[in-house]
Amino acid sequence: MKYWLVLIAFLSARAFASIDLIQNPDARDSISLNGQWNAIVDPYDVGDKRKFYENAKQETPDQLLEYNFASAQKLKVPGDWNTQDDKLFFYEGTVWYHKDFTVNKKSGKNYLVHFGAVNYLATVYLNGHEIGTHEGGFTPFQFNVNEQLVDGANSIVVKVNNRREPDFIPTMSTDWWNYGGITRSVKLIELNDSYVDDYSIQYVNGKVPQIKAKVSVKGKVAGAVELHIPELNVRQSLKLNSKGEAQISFNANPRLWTPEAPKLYQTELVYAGETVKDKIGFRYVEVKGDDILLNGQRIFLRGISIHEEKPSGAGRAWSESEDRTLLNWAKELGSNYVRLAHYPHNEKMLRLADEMGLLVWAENPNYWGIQFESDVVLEKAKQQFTEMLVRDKNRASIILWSIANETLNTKDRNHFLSSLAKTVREQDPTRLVTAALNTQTTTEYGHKIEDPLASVVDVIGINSYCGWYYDAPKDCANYKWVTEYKKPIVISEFGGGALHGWHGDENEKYTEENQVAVYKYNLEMFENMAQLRGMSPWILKDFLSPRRPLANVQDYWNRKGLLSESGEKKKAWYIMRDWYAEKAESFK
Ligand code: GCB
Repeated sequence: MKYWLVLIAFLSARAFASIDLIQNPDARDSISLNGQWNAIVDPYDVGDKRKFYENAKQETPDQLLEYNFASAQKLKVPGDWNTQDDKLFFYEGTVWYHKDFTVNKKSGKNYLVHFGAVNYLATVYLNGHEIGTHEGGFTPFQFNVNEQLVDGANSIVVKVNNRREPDFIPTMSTDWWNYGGITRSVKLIELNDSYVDDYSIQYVNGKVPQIKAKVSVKGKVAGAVELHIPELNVRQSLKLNSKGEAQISFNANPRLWTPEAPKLYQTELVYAGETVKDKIGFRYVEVKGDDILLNGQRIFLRGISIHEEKPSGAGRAWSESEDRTLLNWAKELGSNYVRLAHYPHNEKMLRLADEMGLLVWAENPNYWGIQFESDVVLEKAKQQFTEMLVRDKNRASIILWSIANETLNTKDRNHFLSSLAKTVREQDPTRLVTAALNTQTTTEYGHKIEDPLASVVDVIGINSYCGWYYDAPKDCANYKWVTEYKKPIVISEFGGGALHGWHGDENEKYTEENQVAVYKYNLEMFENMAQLRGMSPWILKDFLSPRRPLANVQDYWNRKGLLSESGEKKKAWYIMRDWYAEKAESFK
């Protein structure tokens, strides 16, 4: 290998290894910075030059002022800007956000400003000082602000840019709305001089069942972290090494988490006067031949794909009640599983899935058109994946990490995604790796899965649109599937569009009857797939997409929802619900 290649590899490894994210931010002492922020829309990017981040005030009337946060429009945080102001509906570019807040700063404490997510680029300034930049629209980030934070009045400015670029992830083309803004919560976290930074508490299936706990502490290292799991009578001491890290494995026999009985245990990490509480489920997942095993039992994943969009109307969802509505619908359909497409959803969604007993396919936005030839983009993919992995590693519900959706079979793609899969497995050997493929070819027998990515993943995901993008619905029923890969297959997408309340013939596009036919005949086809172990039809609910302009039918909505954009059930909903009810009985 050439010297500079070695250097790039070394730097990439370092870059994502150093991702700094506090585990379970909601369980820490914090001040919320959510609410109304002042916002200046800056389509020509003049804000850097004019130093918007200094939040200038006009001292005397003769002073020329060309921007002013105080009189600017307000935007809610968390929230996307597109659905808060008609003028911003299609906007892609820069918006500067500003908020004043006061803090009673205490000496000897650590202060972090923490963002759940900002789409896509964020540069953060505190009291006029630049404190850092983050790239990636769906993962958390934080900065230590001990130096810039002052006792009393503070001013925070965030420059947000959601313009699409070729070397971004996702890149230029997506089939979902590019909601810009500070889309998840912002908080100022106050921590002790020394504090528990990260931890994982997981079940290990062996001859004797065990729990393995790892912790890391920041600040001056002293002594041990105590782990309590009261319901299991666990009291363990994790003695810290000089780097502030400790791990321990001990025998424990918890009730295992399943979708039917999603048992969560309260865990407590006690250290330096602070107790960090969490609720954690214990389970294990593996693949054997064509089967997916949960706690040693074969399962069939009865799922549905979900975008992180509000249950009623447009806009990025983020609140617990919105997430609960979406997941309740999944349960009502008979699901034990959800595909959270096409990017990491917010942390509450995963915690709710844990609580409600829904297995999860979690995904990164390695979607159409990624620059697979670029090492820089590969590094970004690893960074975004690692941020999700660090955030969600304690969630029992997640069983599948999806590394990509619908990517073309090229040498560069295969190198990129194999390298990403390796990173994911190194960081988390406890879950399965998957990807949604659509590189099946149609032969005289039907569909053949021939994509080398199938040999990289543990579970093969297939997106298949028979009866919608090709063929009439009824032609799908008799298609057979062939593949040389001996692995479980899940249909990660299938479906067709229908405008709720529009009726007609089963071959007439956008009628509810056509959508019913697409479901009916595809389900007949899938019955012939010996390796089928689950599915997540596309999709729970109609969702906004700039690629869907057809007036009076789409109006910028992708109509493939089983529910309309405001949550009304279409006829195909019942087909899927009945099929799942039957499957829940018959799959043993
Ligand atoms: C797909 C994509 C999904 C689209 C869907 C469609 O294969 O993965 O993001 O929304 O097709 O509706 O065409």
